[in-house]
Amino acid sequence: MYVTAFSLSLPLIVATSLALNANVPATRFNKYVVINTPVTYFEAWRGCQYYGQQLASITTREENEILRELLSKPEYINHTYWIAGTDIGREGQWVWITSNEPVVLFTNWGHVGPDDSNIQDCMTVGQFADDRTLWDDVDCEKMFHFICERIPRKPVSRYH
Ligand SMILES: [Ca+2]
Ligand SMILES: [Ca+2]
Repeated sequence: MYVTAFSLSLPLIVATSLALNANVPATRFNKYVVINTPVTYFEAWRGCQYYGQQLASITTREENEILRELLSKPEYINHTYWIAGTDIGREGQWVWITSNEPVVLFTNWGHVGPDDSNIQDCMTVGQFADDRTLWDDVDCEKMFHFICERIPRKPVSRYH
């Protein structure tokens, strides 16, 4: 049962409440939020939800450039981060777990591609020193920091 697999205790997350305030609209400067707590992929998935956000997906070149800027900050250069891609449902069929959309429009796999070495079904960034935005598939139970993203909000009418 999927549901019981997710009844994990929430990860202990240390982050500023300002950075994670779900009511702040998304801009290119706050779209992605790095959480510096090592957790499993599914704890990361839950952790972002806890803050009213979602595990980050990278679906355009522009988003990838925002990610690149973020990962180039000195405090983030030495870590690997979970993002929302997974092929746990069906080997080789990568989807963004947050939208269930296939990972096809934009892909950014690292030099070896998704190799599924010893069963690797969850996506990370930060593993490749020459380009830290490149993706790698890794074991979902490993512990990494993670990146959340603000859920895009529908525009609110100015006229009430
Ligand atoms: Ca896999
Ligand atoms: Ca791999």
